Amino acid sequence: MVTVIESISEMREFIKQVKLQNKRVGFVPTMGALHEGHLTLMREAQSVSDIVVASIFVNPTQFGPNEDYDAYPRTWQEDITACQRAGVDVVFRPRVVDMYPEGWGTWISVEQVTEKLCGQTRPGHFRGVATVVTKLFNIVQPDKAFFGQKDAQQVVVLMKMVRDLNMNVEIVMVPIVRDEDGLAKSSRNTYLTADQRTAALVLSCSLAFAQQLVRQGQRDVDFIRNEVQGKIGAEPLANVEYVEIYSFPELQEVRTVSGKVLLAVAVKFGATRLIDNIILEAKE
Ligand code: PAJ
Repeated sequence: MVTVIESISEMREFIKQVKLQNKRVGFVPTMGALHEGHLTLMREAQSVSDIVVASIFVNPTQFGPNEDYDAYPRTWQEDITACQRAGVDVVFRPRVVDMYPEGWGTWISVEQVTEKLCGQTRPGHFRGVATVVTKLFNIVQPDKAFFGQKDAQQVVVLMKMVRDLNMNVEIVMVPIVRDEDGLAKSSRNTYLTADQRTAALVLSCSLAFAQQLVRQGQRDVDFIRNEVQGKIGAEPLANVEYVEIYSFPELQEVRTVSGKVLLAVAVKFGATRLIDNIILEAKE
């Protein structure tokens, strides 16, 4: 049976006992509305840890004032059942007033890698993510923490934070989980109309096309970016926010594909903003 812990002090006490037994703690932070992507992280954690803790916390500090904090899907009953099936031992579900009590005011701000991609249109987003993840790490003290490539920039930011601040945790990146037709799984897919969902397939299709270009020997970053931008732009329901290519995991500007590069896109379908990406690798 999965154990639900809501209080920070109880969570600390549980972890203290686990550490006394020399058990390895795997941690999967989430905002709930769980789908196969989250559950894959949990199973991955389960396979390499003695104890798996998953957190479900819709973190207010990572949402902008005009974003979907209030509307964000909350599916607690289904989530708890899914966690149980995925082999989670403890679900940590703190309350907003406990995580951000009256008078709270300390932020973790990761520089350089937060200014581009999603950082441009979501100012403050990564500061909120880095801050809440630090707080969760301090409470759960995991040996390994699992994050999805779906949010590749988030992984880059957290890896840099862990390195820069000498945090004693290993960040593990898990590949993107997709629906059968290619759409990357996301809690926000539930916002899409049927037409928008069909249109959104242009994202995974154009990323796969870019991969094909690289396999055929194309190395020119501007060329690949223009092709992807053109394909997505041709979809009438798609509103492109960015199509960008950077070195991975450094997120430096590159002119040619050499080593690993991240091709990342953010596109709006109506009011729903979707992100997707692929790591392209030139094998000489
Ligand atoms: P959330 O969007 O709930 O995602 C939780 C984790 O699931 C993240 O690491 C995310 O990358 C991963 N994930 C989501 N969709 C995925 C998919 N299709 N395939 C693989 N992994 C996927 O990301 C957050 O929450 C928050 O920013 C959080 C880290 C919890 C901090 O509040």
